[in-house]
Amino acid sequence: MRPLLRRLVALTMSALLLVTLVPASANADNPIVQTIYTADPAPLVHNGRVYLYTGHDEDGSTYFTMRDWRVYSSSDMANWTDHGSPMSLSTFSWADANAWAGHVAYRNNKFYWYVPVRQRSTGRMVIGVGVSNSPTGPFTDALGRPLVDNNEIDPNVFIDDDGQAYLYWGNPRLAYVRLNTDMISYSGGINYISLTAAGFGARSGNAQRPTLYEEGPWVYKRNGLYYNVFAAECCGEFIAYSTAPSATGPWTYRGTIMPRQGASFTNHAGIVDFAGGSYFFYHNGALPGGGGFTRSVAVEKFTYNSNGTIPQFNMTTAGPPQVGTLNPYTRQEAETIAWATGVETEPASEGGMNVAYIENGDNIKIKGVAFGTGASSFTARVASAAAGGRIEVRLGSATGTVVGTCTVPGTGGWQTWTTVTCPVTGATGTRDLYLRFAGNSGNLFNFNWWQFTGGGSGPTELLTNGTMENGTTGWTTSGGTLSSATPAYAGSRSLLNTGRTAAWQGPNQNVTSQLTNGKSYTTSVWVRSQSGTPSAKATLAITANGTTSYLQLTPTAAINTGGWTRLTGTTTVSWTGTLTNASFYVETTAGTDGFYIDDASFQ
Ligand code: FUB
Repeated sequence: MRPLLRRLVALTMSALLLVTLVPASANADNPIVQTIYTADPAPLVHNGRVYLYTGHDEDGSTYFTMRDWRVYSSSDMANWTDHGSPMSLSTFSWADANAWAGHVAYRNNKFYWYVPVRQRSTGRMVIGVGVSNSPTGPFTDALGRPLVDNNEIDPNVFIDDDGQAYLYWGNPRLAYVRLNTDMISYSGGINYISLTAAGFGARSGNAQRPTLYEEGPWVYKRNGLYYNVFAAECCGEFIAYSTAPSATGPWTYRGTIMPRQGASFTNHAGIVDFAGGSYFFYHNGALPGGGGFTRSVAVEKFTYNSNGTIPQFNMTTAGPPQVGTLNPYTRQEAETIAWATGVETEPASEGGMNVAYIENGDNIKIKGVAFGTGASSFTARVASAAAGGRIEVRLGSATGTVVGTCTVPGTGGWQTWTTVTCPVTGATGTRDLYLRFAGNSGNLFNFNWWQFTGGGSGPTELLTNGTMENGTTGWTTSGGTLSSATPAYAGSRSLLNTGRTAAWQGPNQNVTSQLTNGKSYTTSVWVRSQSGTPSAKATLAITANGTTSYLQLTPTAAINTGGWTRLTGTTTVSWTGTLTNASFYVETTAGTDGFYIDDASFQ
């Protein structure tokens, strides 16, 4: 029953408020989801967002009581949008229990979600496949029957550079099959990887399980090396890894990534690269009421050692730094959350999800909101079958300065939506935004989305046609040919630069007349390669007093052909003497592959 978790989070936060006078949420953004218990993370980077697929531990569970899977997504690794539950046990008519650890792979313009479930007719654990045209579903049963059956769990898919896809899974064994390109059938039989001490570390005192490998394989390739990250030596588990020269081994044990910690006797890992960083997802029992059967997914940012090994690190409550900022002047879903206390989410009649079961004192934190020179009003989409209440717009903390208060009326139904607007003063710069709810006792109202309007001039955009919707207008290239193209990251067009003959060549714009000496500028641009995986960055070439210097505006990030990567950074621009030329451009660090850019901004 979800209200139990809701009350626990709210009570714990109130207790901490009393003791410390600082909201516990001020610095804590891990675990990622506070509205339900989540487990078994499987991240996927697609079109510039991280999609996080999880299991769902029911409140008060005393076993792995799991009936559905959940999806969240983020473009900044700090604020996560709840997409609800697009797949559950009922998706698979032949399954009756154990919606356990799954993994999503993208191929054939489709998303395939491999999950272990219990087959009703046999009572055995098998692997089923859901399929969808969208990363957020809904997913349907791709086969109408299990894909594989060996009474084991925890599927994981890896697609090698040659196109061969492998489905790994297993506890206590480690199995794989070679998937066909349709991703829902396989060739050959089930292969069992030889579990040796050299490959997976030695476990003592367990003749049935002589190596550390327990469950939850996560196989991927980086710089030509194959990694297998897995849950080791139950119980409790720690996260360890092995490497190999091929997808099928031979594996060499490399040691611990995350030691046993975090109040859950299982752990389960997933690793992705996003926006130039590497991220390690896992679960623990860190939420109030949390434990081995009431787990929560969390994430840490890490850097590979120069020899490709993975450093050992610990769980944190802070989580990774935010990538860029959140724009309050475009519509934001209420269920886009860095940290929430007391509330839940549910499907909204208008589409997507809404925040629900809001009570007096509950609040939502949205991290790193870029107000610029100032907001003048706040608009919220709300519904209430009761008397409504108030939304206090606060900065910095749940008890921080109130910059606006919107009154929410009763609307005659929990899904009868109306829009309310209230004035805002004093919301400037980049701040953590807290929406704190107030009113009488009981449920106050539901909340679907919000948006600020700008009272000042706001940050000035220096680029012309940053959306790329107006063809090549405003853009030139320092090498090769520019064309208006698809795919687009947003809207319908992107900009493609082909025929480059040097790595530094790319689309550019002259911004000489708009630059202010000593000012900080924030850059954001989405980039996708036409071939290969070149590294890209945005640069500003400044010529002053006859000398040209180069300012890196964004960190360097590997981009690929399979999706969009966002390059973003904030940089102070300065020069001495007379500025004669300033050129914003996107370049690569090596190679001449063509690449696309979209939704570029320099402000
Ligand atoms: O969530 C149920 C099971 O617990 C998963 O399948 C395992 O990986 C462990 O996390």
